[in-house]
Amino acid sequence: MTVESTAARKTTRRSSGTKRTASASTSTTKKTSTRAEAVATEPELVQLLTPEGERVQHPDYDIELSAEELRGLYRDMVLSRRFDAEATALQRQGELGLWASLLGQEAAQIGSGRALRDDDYVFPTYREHAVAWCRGVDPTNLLGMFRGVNNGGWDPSTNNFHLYTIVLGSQTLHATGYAMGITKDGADSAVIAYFGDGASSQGDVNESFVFSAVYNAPVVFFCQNNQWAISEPIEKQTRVPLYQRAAGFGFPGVRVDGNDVLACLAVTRSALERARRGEGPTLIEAYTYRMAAHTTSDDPTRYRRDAEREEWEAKDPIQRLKTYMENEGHADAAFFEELEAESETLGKHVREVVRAMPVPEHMAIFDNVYADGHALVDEERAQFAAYQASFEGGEAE
Ligand SMILES: Cc1ncc(C[n+]2csc(CCOP(=O)(O)OP(=O)(O)O)c2C)c(N)n1
Ligand SMILES: [Mg+2]
Repeated sequence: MTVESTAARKTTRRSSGTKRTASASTSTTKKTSTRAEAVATEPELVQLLTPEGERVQHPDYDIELSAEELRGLYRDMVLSRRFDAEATALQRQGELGLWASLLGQEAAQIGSGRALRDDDYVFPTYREHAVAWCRGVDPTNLLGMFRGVNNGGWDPSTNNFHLYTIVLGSQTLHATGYAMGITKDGADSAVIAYFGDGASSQGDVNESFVFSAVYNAPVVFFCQNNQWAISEPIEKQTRVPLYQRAAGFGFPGVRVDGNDVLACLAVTRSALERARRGEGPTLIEAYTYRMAAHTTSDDPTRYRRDAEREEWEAKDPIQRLKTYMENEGHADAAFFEELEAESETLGKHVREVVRAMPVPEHMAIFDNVYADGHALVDEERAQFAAYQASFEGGEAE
């Protein structure tokens, strides 16, 4: 797959065989403001499921899934959205310090997350809650981090899911180094690094592109272009579609409809297989939208129009799969009812666990900074212990 050939793709309707371009089916991506003009071209997306829930084919990226697999993807997206909504509510109730919502990005995360093998390794940012779900990370662990009670989260080696990374783009270098290590080990697993459209401007991301290309590292760069980096629109990050940047580094780039779980699954699978074959990195730009605020500390009404959000609501990733499954008879009313009940149970569980989370022992924050300890950390630990001891009763409340 080359950048050029990706841009020239045509898709066809599965049922009628009528030719049409994917860009025609995604014409709602056009912006009503002058923002769109700043990015050079509107390239074609890889798409397998239109916003209307119609299955279309793509010459390079088709996928055959059973009804059970489709229901599984749908369930993943619904439960991820429910979990995310609970987390936002918990933050509003003062139970979490902060929350970064994934609303609208469920297909990008579930599609790519379900393409992974257990032995693959994931380097996320701070928004990959649905990828964590796919990896089997206990969702309440994510909330413990945003509540500030578990000092970072989880053991990355348990699920091959690295800790959340707040320093934009730095995880792409970690991912590249890890991938280079896989090659040295002679293994055939692969790495996926998540980052955002804003992070794509970071030096770290560009350096990781150079290294992974030159060393042919088995890494997939999965950029969720959700159109915004807090208040900065995509037009402030780039003059060319992001996926086209890969060509300058010497590896393929592809833009996928990030609200289409089938396309995200197919494109990520293909990139991972390419990495396993020793053919090096791929940049996937999942074209999607951040439906919520950047975090619960942000107020997007200060910098973007409601109409833009409404345009993207029509492209909802969950609704389009539901429409498709209903039309094709892949799921009945009982399935949707059971899922709703499961969703309620998850919400209740999350609320109860978060509210009961114990306050951590104060000194625990020093425990896992270095594997074998460090003189400076020892000094800081002693200082902090003395500070705690200075309070009446020996410890600060
Ligand atoms: C190196 C660095 N610079 C700035 C920030 C502050 N910051 C946090 S999130 C963010 C925007 C990131 O946008 P994007 O990469 O598009 O990801 P999104 O939040 O949209 O998922 C910024 C500037 C940071 N965390 N790290
Ligand atoms: Mg963004």
